[in-house]
Amino acid sequence: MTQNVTAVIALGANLGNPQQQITAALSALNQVDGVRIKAISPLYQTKPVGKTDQPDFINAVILVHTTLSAQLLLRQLQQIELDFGRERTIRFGPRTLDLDVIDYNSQLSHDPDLILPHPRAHERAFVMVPLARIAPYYRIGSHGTAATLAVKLLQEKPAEKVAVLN
Ligand code: PH2
Ligand code: MG
Ligand code: MG
Repeated sequence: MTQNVTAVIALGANLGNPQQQITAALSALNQVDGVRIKAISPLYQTKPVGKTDQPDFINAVILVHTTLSAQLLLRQLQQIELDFGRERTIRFGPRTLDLDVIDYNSQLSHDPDLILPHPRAHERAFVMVPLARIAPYYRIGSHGTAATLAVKLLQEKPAEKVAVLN
């Protein structure tokens, strides 16, 4: 058992009832032994990135405190994805629920199953904008803080529109 550390997790969904799946996933995550949610961003409606011919996503980012290792945390997230009917098919394609470890205690990992920090998070407005709302000074590896990355992405990638859900 490791000591309590902070991890950043991104949630996304664009099939079924995305908003309901995200909120239900938050509840499932908070019930995992050794995981406590410390902050939740607003839910955002975002344009699909990568593969653009799919429905808009609902995205959110949370901060958790956890006693689990990064690998065990990942396994718990994958189990929740499966419980929510996730099927691993098309890369970047539509999904009922996607739970990604974005950062784990600023740890670096080159394990192909869990690269840390998440290798694309710093270039995605749908991750950096929600993170900036709950932890603007959080550093993503050597890329800078969530706030500076969010501002940069909103300027440079206006097509990757994100809108807070009311
Ligand atoms: N996830 C992807 C690919 N593209 N686009 C948005 N807006 N939100 C996502 O969560 C997302 C995506 C692969 O995980
Ligand atoms: Mg994923
Ligand atoms: Mg993902």
